[in-house]
Amino acid sequence: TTDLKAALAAKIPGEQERLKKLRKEHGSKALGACTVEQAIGGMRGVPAMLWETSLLDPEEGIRFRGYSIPELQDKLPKAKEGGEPIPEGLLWLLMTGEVPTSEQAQAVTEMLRDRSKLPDHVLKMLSCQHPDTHPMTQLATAVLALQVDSKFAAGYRSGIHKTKYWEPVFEDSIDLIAKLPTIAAAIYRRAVHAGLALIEADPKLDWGANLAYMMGYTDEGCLEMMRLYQTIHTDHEGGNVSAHATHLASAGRRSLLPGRTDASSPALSDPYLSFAAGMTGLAGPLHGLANQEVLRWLTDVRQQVGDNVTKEQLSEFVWSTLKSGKVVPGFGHAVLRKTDPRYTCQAGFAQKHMPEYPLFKLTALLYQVVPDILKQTGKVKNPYPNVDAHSGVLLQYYGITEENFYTVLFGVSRALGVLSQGVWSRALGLPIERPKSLTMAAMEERALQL
Ligand code: NMX
Ligand code: MLT
Repeated sequence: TTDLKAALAAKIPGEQERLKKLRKEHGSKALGACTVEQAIGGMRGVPAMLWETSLLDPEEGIRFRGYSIPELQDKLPKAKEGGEPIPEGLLWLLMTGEVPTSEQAQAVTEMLRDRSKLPDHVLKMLSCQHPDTHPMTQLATAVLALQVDSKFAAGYRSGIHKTKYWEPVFEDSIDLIAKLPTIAAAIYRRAVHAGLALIEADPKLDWGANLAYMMGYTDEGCLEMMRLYQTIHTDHEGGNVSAHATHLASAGRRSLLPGRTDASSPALSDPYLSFAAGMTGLAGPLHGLANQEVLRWLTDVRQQVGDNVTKEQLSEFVWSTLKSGKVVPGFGHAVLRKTDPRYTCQAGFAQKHMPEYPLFKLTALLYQVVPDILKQTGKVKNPYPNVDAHSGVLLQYYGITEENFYTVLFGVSRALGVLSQGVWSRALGLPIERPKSLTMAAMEERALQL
């Protein structure tokens, strides 16, 4: 079939059985412990969440449904021979677990295109925003404004059976994914780029390329870059802030309070509400906003040291950043312990399309300088670059110079991962998330008993 919903529906009963069996046969086994250090230290490494769409290995990096990024670049359908994968193919893979054919990916492109138009009230709302409102705030606000059309919220109100939850969640997720490029382009054209007129989508283009096109970019290299960008930022297992926040808000088998039928209660929130929660998390400087911070930091380097910077000058700059109590943006990771394969993939794209670009050369030089310095601090667990260290270079090269918009592009892509998982969470009937918290006194007491 080329119908994504039908392909998904065919997979669900088998996966429900698998989860039932896992629970029945292994439900009482411990996956790991949680030490006092982990409870205080942001639950690092505590295996306490089910997430099907991707898995992160500290050394090897991300695998989407078992496939590494180079494997996806090889296997997923492309818009042009030898080009980059189209994100619609990855969406099929994330939802169904199967690599799609070109026809299946094409059917996703068409389904998204059909649903891409934004209601007028959302555009009006965006045009009323204070000119200094950060693009990420605008993104979250626009997503919330779309919630009035939530099919899940309406279904819940009308008393839909819980075994059917996944269906309106799927519909909402596809509607939202379809509209996100239009929202992002509207934010870019209206606010970031000083009130430029909006551009209608090109019906001949795929979802990722249309995002660049509606922003005002038509260069073939830029379209390819956007396809790749939108593919690699989709998912990074479930514990990162944007995924976890989306999951936390959406989780729930049933209403929290007896008799309560309001789907916007703190759990079982529909895809619009829960994705907005994810986006407000992505907007933080240690998470997705790091791509903006990297560009600002690189601009500072160039202003203070110039383009022909030496390794010694760079070292000095990095040390002064650290000594002033700031992080070096784009380096480090809570899980990864090697260079992020998303960084490597973007460096490969730059090597192919912009080998002489000064900002690319500066970024490559930083790769030689920063890890050694971060190692010398003795505390940074991963001194290597992450995804955000390289994305701004590619955007700048194609003329997308407004760094405060970069995290919006990350957010559009992240929808594909977190909303695909959201559909599965409802299909599998995962309950609300409610971990146990402890006071210091309670931790002290428990620790003394061990
Ligand atoms: N520059 C300076 N110090 C750092 C860095 C860095 N790039 N990375 C970690 N540290 C510090 C960290 O602040 C902490 O210091 P302290 O004990 O004084 O609080 C210490 O090293 C240990 O932290 P880690 O356990 O290595 O890292 P953690 O898991 O807490 O945090 C990040 C992970 C990603 C938040 C952290 O590495 C960071 O702040 N990096 C820079 C910001 C960034 O690039 N974020 C983007 C992450 C990817 N994404 O898109 O979300
Ligand atoms: C992400 O893509 O979400 C980031 O790399 C952060 C993370 O995985 O913790």
